Amino acid sequence: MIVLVTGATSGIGKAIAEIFAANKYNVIITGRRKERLDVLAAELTEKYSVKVLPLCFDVRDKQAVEQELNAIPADWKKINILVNNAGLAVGLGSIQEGVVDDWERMIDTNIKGLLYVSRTIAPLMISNGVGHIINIGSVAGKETYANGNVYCATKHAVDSLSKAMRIDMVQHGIKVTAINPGMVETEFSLVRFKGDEERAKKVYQGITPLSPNDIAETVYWTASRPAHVTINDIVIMPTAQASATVSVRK
Ligand code: NDP
Ligand code: 8X3
Repeated sequence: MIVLVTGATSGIGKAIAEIFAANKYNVIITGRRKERLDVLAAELTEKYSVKVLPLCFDVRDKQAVEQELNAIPADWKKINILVNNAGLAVGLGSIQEGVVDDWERMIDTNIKGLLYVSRTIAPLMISNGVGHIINIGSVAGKETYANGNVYCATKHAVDSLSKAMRIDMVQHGIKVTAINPGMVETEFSLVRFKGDEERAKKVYQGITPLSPNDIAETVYWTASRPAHVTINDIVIMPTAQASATVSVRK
């Protein structure tokens, strides 16, 4: 069995790669930080005796996505599961004061990147006659919060694309699942606040957030249902977070 996880150099994607490796999947891991990919590949190979193929590319680069994924060896092309995880928020501010470059990074990564990867892998799954696409959305794709405008819009797009993919793929027996987490402690807030560690830490203060492994376990559970069962959509939250905007801090 083979799983492809985008954005496996950190956080949720790294935990997903590890749980599949622990369950004896061979794993294709992607991201832009080559060193981290190489370290993770060595760790997973050593710990779980599985094969790992690290691919370093930016999901925003359409040509690189196509080139890297089309060039994988034939025996790696029998991909059973694609986890579209690579994504980010950049900035938190009003529309009227928004930073257009930040908007473009989010739109290009979270929407266009997911589409480029899916456009390349879905035909392989169809020709293999089997497959499962798991998109990492967000509570931000179910609700909209103050100053979250463009990030929320990109995750609403992931919500919509997951539904659309499910309709287009059903005739080919390909499953499509969307997992929509609330707060997960990863490098997410550090990236959102452009390296401001103090501000990033505050996001998780006084609350027990989800861990990357909580999401990985959920992803693996959806991937390990029987062939006739598809989990369409999951919203998973920390117990202390009721919605995108309501949480209890101690
Ligand atoms: P991290 O910042 O820890 O990880 C993000 C991953 O995405 C990294 O591996 C990064 O790899 C990769 N990535 C980002 N941009 C690109 C790019 N242009 N090309 C290739 N890879 C890229 O954050 P999380 O683990 O939290 O985020 C994973 C997903 O989960 C995202 O889609 C996020 O929106 C979603 N999510 C996160 C939540 C949270 O609270 N943390 C809640 C709900 C959803 P590299 O930098 O090496 O390229
Ligand atoms: C990340 C969770 O609430 O910061 O998608 O948007 S949130």
